[in-house]
Amino acid sequence: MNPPLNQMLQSQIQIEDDRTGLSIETLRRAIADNLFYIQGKFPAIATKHDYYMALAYTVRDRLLHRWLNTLEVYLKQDVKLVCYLSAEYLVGPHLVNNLINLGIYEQIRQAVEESGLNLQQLINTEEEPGLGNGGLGRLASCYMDSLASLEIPAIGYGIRYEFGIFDQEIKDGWQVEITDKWLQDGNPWEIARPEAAVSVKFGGHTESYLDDQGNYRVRWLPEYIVKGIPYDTPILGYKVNTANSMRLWTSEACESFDFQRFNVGDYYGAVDRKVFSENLTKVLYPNDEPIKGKELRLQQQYFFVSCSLQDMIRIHLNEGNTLDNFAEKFAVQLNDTHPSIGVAELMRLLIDVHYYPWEKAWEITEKTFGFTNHTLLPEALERWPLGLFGHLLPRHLEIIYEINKRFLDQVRLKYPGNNEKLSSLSLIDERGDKYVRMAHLACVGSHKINGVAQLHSELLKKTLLKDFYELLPEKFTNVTNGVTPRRWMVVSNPELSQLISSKIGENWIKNLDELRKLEGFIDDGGFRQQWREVKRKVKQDLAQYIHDKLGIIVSPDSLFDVQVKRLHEYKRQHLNVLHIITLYNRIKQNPNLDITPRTFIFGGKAAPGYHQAKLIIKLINSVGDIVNHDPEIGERLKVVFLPDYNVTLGQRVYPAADLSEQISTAGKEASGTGNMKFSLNGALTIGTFDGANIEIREEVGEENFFLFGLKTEEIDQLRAQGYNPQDYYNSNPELKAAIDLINSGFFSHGDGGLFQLLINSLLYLDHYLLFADYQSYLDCQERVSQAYKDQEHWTRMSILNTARMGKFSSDRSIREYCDKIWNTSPVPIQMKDYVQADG
Ligand code: 6GP
Repeated sequence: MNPPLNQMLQSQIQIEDDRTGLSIETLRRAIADNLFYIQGKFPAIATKHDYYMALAYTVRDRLLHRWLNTLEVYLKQDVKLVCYLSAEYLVGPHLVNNLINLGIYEQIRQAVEESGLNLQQLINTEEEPGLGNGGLGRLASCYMDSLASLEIPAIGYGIRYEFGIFDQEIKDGWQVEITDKWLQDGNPWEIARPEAAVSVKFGGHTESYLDDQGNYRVRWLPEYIVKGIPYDTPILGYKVNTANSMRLWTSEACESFDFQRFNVGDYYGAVDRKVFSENLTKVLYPNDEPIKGKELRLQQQYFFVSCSLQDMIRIHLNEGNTLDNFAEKFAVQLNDTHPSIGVAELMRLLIDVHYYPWEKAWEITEKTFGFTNHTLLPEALERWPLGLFGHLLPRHLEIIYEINKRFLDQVRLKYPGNNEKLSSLSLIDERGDKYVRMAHLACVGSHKINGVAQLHSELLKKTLLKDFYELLPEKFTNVTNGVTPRRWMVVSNPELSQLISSKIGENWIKNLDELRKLEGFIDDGGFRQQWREVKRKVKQDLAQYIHDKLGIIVSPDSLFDVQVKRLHEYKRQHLNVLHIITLYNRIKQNPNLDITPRTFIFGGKAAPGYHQAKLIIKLINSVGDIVNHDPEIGERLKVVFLPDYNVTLGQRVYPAADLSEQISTAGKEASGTGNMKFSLNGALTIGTFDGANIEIREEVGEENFFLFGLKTEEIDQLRAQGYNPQDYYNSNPELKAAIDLINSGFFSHGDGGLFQLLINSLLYLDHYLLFADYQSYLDCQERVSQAYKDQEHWTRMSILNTARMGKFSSDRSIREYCDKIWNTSPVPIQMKDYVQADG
C-alpha cells in the first residue's frame, strides 16, 4: 500500500463534483448550471418549467451513478433478473419520489430556496406519466419501487405511449376527454437507447424448409417489420444503491421512406408505412377492464413483448450463456393476459431462431413465465378472433395450435372421452366464431398462476379457471397486492410520516410491520391530539384545493367521505349517490335533523365509450349542484367531483380521507389497492366482503372496519332464487324515494329522461345488486356517522388502521413473488469509488 497515493485519492474525494455532490452549495450550483447548459436559459427568461427541468437533471445526475453501478454489478455477476411484462405503468410524478428515495429532499429544498424558488411549486410543474388506466398499472409501479428497494435485480418492460390516459375535464357535469401530451415539454427522466433497437415482424406467411442437417424448420416471411427503440428510466430503491430500469418501447419505421415508391413519385404512399409504424405506440387504450378485439391493441401487445424477449435473449447471450439456462436467469411475469403472447413468442424464438427442439423449448418457456390474473369480470377476458390473429401473427397461430394439440393430449389422458373438458380447456374457443383464448395460453405456458387477494384467488379456482385448477392444481397460488409506503405515505403524507417517525423511528418505511409499534401510543391523549391535528391540516389543504379548483366551500370539520377510483358499475359509485340522496331527502323532510356533516368526494375516469359510467359522473355532478346550493342543507352535505383523478391527485386525496368507500359487489373487485392507501393514511373503511377488504378487516380488527352487504355465497343464492330489484324498490320507501327523485328530473332541470338508462338498468336488471345492498349500506353509514361523533374513539380506530397495515406493503408482496414464483434473492449494490449511498 502506498500511503501518499491513498491520501491523494482521499483528498480528491473531498472535492464535490457538480454531478454527484450533495452539499446545498453544490446542488444550487448544479441547478444553475443545468438551467444554462441544458435548458439554454438565464434566470431572467427562465420559466418555472425550465427550473423544473434544471432541477430534474440535477436529481437525475445523482441517480445515474447508482443506476450505472447497478447495471455493472448485474452484468458482472450474471444475476437472475425479474422481468415484469406490463402493458401499463401508472408511474406518477418522479421528482419527489426520487428525492425521498435518494434521501436528499431537505438539501434540495434548501438549495432551491437559496435560488429564490419554491420546491413545492417546481414539484407541481411535473406532468405525470399516465401510462396506465388504473389498478393494474399502478400496481406495476408499486412493484417496481419495491423490487428496487428490496435490491432485487429487475427490469420493467412496457410501452412508451406517446399519449397516455386522457386528461379529464368536466363540462356541464359531463366528462370530456382531452389528449394527454405528457411528452410535449420533454421528459428528463428517460434515456433513449437506439443502439439496443430490435426488429419486430408482422403479417405475411410462413414456409417450411430443411436445414443443412436435414432438420425440418419453419421460417416466417413477414409483410412488414417495425423497429422498437427502448427508452430507459431509472427506478431507484429507497435508501439503497439499487436502481433498476423501466424499459419502455417506442415503435419506429425501419426506413423513413419507402424509396421504391418515392422514386416512382408516390411521395405520400412512401410515407404511409412510416406513419403506420409510428402509430403503433401512439396511444394507450383507455378501457379499464373490458377490452375490445382491436387489431392495433394486439399489435401493441405483440410489439412490446417481442421487443422485450429479444432484449432478454440478447442480454443473456452477451454474458456468454447459451439459452439452455434461460429460465434460471430470467423470471418473466405476465401482468394479466396483455403480454401473454409472450408464451408463443418465446417458443418461436427458441425454435425458429435458436433451433431448439420443441420439448426443450417448452420446458424453458414454462419455467420462465408466471401469470397474474387481475379480474374475474368475464368481459375482460381477452380473446382474439382467429382470422385477425392468424393474419397478424401467422407463425404464432401455428405454434399455438401445436401447444394446444400437446396440451389437449394431456387433457384426454386425464379425462378420457370427455369432450366437454376438451372444449372448455382448449386454447381455441370453437363454440361459435373462433377465438384464441389468451388466458388459456398464459395458464398453459406458465409454471405459476396467481390471483391478487385471497378471495380472488379462491374464486379463480372455483369459477374462471376452474377446469385449469382441477387439471393443474399445483400451479395455483395467491399473492395479495400491496402498495409502496414510500409514495403512499412518505411522499404524499409527510406530516403523518413525521409524526409516526417521531414516535417509532424511521424503520417502518422499509419494514412496514413496525407500524404496529404505534399501538403502544394509543392511550396517549397527547398523541391522539397530534394525530387529529395532522388529519385536520391535510383536510384543510384539500378543502383549499377544492375551493381553488371548483369554487366549492367545504368544511375540514365535516367527515370526508371519499370514493376515488375508475368509474365502473361494479364499483357502485351510484350506490354512494343513493346514500347521498337519501340523506338529502331526510333533511328535507326534517329540516332540523341532527346529522354528522359530510363532504362526499368523488374522483375517477370513465372509459370514453362506457355510457353508463359517464352517466354516473353526470349524476354525481347533478346531485352536487342541487345539494351544494340548497340553503336548507347548509353545511351538512357537500358533494364534490374532483376532475382528472390521477396519481398526483391521489397523493392529495388519500391523506385527507376519514372514510374510504370500498363498496363493490362482492366477488367483483379482485383486490383493490386504493383501499390499502386509505387505511394506511388512517381512514376507516366502509366496505363489502370483497377483494383485499376482507384481509384489511382481518388485520385491523372487525371493530375498526365498517362491513356491510351480501357475501359472494349469498349473492349466488339470491341469483339462483331469481333476483328481482323491483321487490326492493317497492318495499323500501327510502330507496323508492331516491330513485323517484332522480326519475322526476329533479336533478336534471326537469328532464326526467336524462338518467333513464341508468335507472332502468337498476330497476329491471341491477346486475350489481345495488338494491339488494342498499339498506345494509345505509345502516352501516349510520353507524359511521354515530362513530364519527366520538372523536376520541374515532382517532383510536384511525391509529389502529395505520398501525395494522404492515401486511399491505408491496415489499411483502414482492417477497412472496420472489419466494413462491420467481426464485430470486437480493443482490446488494456497493458503490464503487467515490459515491456513497446516503450522502
Ligand atoms: C385491477 C382490479 O380491478 C383491482 O381490483 C386490482 O386491485 C388491480 O387490478 C391490481 O391487481 N384490474 C385491472 O385494472 C385490469 O385491467 C385486467 O384487469
